Amino acid sequence: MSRVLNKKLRKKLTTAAEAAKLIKPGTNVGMSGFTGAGYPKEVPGALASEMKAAHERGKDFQIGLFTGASTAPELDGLLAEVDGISFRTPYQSDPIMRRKINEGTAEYADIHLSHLAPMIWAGSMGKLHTAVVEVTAIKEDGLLVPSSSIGNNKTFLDRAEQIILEVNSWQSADLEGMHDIYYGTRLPPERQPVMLTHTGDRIGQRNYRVDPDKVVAVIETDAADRNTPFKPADADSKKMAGFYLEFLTHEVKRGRLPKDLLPLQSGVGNVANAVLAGLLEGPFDYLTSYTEVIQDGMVDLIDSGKMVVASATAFSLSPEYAERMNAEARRYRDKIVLRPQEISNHPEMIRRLGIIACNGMIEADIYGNVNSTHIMGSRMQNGIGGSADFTRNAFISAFVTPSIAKGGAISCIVPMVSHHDHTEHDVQVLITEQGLADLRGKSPKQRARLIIENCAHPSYRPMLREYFEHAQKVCNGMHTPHDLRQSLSWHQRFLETGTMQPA
Ligand code: 0RQ
Repeated sequence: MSRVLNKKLRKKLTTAAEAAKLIKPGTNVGMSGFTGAGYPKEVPGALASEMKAAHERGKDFQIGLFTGASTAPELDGLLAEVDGISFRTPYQSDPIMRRKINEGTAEYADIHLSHLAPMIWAGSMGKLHTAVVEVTAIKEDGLLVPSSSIGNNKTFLDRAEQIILEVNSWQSADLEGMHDIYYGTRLPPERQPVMLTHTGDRIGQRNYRVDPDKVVAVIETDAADRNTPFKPADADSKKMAGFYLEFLTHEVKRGRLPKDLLPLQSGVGNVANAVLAGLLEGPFDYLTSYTEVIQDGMVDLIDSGKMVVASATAFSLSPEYAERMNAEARRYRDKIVLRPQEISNHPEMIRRLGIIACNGMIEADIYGNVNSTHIMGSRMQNGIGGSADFTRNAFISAFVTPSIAKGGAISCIVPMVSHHDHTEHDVQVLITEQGLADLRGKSPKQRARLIIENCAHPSYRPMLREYFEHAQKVCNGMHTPHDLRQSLSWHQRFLETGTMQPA
């Protein structure tokens, strides 16, 4: 049975190919999608075909692409492959999109995930011409049932001049009621407090509103979300998860954290998953999560009864867990809340709830500055995503990375980061498979000693000690000792010789 129940919008049912023709070259398009969840499955491919045909006729056809965060190969991949994206924001992790950005053929504004919606409202991102949004159903009264990610959809639907809806019957109809769409955000000076005081609070409504006159096409599909399965946690990820859990246990013992901890935010990936698996075995009960994405490990924690509620803006589940969520959405509906990303990542809530944040990084320097985005200072990897929304405002902020990369040719602990995303003032805990450095309340020199001794790989530790001693001599004991002639020489050496180790 069709899930397009509104009579007016039923009349707009059409094919993806026809809908794609309504998107014009040089315009900005806001598409749904956050990690591999809730992105439109049909229109991006049809649009890529239009672009390819236009390019073959010698015509330019590119768009500015806005989303919630990363999407899937069927969106970023297909459009980037045909050189169809001239501008991308706020986050991506697609290999082809990344290549275009680093070749310089696509411009990329890598911005905090909580920032995009207010920037669109303020008009600072230019005009939003089209919204292409996946929904689970269109109700009789015209309200839209959201699907497996919320991201910036509410803002795209409100601000776009024209709207294309993809109604996806693969998404469980029982998702309705899991979402909390808050319509109270305003721009300054009208901005008001957001009255969310507990992780599971619902302060908005279950559905998106949409002006039916702006809807120019409705597509039906039953294509599945495409999230990649997680690799099983390797030994190093388990070690890092172990250090983190030991730290949290210690904080509880010292009375600095409550027994049920505080709401957890966790980045995506191996280590995050190993931490969640560790919590399953660990001593903590009544856990909550206020984060960006619901991962497999959180579903396990909910099933075990260890986690009572999880709030996010999207699912980021392996295919197996996505099927399970679809089959049993009704059971999870009162334990999971999906919100717009301006609320899931809102500094006000993160500070008020006292989040414990833990994210991945590319490198950290001996003073605790963190680079999350750029390889060797210049090459964009993914983007800052929500890591700084959380880190800057968290009650405890941690970063994890293996101590070495590329088989040991790179040290992830360096004298000076080659790009800055999180400053020493925001980074409280660093974790590698070597150990954990608790940087809270430490001066730069105290931090340097801790990071070198606890986190650096043994094959780089003597070099780091030598640099630090040398920098102190050169600086005559100054506050944050650096020898600027040497501080980035490790990166330069890697670029020239393929390893940070001296010949
Ligand atoms: O290279 O792809 O060529 O193999 O960088 O590294 O170890 O696979 O790391 O997948 O955990 O991602 C920071 C990128 C870590 C991620 C980052 C090379 C390494 C490999 C990837 P290859 P790994 P992970 C919430 C918060 C920002 C967004 C964020 C990220 C590749 O965590 O994007 O936090 N964070 N969002 O070999 C040179 C180094 C290196 C290095 C690793 N020091 N120098 N190359 N690599 N360290 C989640 C969301 O926003 C949804």
